[in-house]
Amino acid sequence: MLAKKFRGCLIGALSGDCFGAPYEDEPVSAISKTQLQTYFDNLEGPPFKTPQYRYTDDTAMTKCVAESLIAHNAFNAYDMAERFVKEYYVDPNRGYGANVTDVFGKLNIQNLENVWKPAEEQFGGSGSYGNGGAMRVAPVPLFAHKNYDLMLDIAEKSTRLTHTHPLGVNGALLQTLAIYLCLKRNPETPLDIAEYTKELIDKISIIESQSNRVVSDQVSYRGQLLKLQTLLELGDNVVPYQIAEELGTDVSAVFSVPTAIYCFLRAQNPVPDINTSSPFRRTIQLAISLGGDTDTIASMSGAIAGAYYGIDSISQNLQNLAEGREIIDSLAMKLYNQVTN
Ligand code: F2R
Ligand code: MG
Ligand code: MG
Ligand code: MG
Repeated sequence: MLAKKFRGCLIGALSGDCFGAPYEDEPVSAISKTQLQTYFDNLEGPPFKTPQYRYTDDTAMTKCVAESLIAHNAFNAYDMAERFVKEYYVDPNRGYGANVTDVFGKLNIQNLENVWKPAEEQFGGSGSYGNGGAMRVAPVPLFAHKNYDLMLDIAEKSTRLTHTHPLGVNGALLQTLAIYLCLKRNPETPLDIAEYTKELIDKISIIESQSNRVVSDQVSYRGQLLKLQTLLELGDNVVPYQIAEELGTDVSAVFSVPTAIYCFLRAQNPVPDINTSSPFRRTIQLAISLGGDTDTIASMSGAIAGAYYGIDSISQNLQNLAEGREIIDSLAMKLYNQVTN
């Protein structure tokens, strides 16, 4: 089952990215639920002649993280940074964040002299709080799930290569934890949503209370997860607009990672206007219906859902339409072989 979970996690991330990308930046009010239903019905339906859906920066960088961990069987900051830079310069038109490209530029010019410095210099020294660390972190819990402290350490360091703001780092840690908790749970028994959420809140609260990861008084991941709990309790009595309003759907990690987790948890049960028997599809369809940073929120929720349900939950037709499926699947299997041998 673990191999299926590894594959589900990375192919889930890829699928969310590829199928969410056409909707990126659409406001929630502009997304027709009927049209989105038809879009997914077509993707999952009988094969039709169409180009594959292109992946974006989310997958380009996830690929680098996985390849680097596999090559070194460890976290190697220099190697991972070099892969980010090479990937960007070979293929820059993948919809990268507006400012992260400055980090790649500096790393390139300085010949990776100090791999940590360019990220520390972002935004006048406060660092980026974008979701770019969280969106690419999925290979880390796969690689290091057997060693909790090492897993958090790699998640933090791999994020700090581009994002040093506490909200950027903690967002990647929360996404890591969400996947980690799914790897350990059996999808054949119903998920205890309350217990899962409580464990997530307990773990992120410990992280947020550590002095080097202080967050502002106004916004915290603990606070966002408490809102998520309230929204889950409301069940069907909550519309996409409210979810987007309360949890956020933008490129900042704090207003997107908890949203992705909400989609995974809400999609454990049927959702109005989403007609499918597949909880994986329900997860990413719900994520996209919220608008905003759709590729990234669908990718992060897809990684979590795939780590819980496994690869068999993602329909073959859907997989076949995602650019890079073979490469990503092979990276998932390499990670699996590495950690189980
Ligand atoms: N960039 C996009 N989408 C824009 C549209 C792309 C277009 N469709 C196309 O095809 O070209 N998506 C990708 O960016 C997000 C990940 O961004 P990342 O890696 O975190 O980048 P960055 O530049 O570090 O942060 C993103 C923005 O957040 C704001 N921000 C971050 N920290 C800040 C701070 N300390 N102070 C003020 N603002 C801060 C800035 O606006 C950054 O530009 C994903 O959605 C990925 O899909
Ligand atoms: Mg993207
Ligand atoms: Mg720039
Ligand atoms: Mg995005």
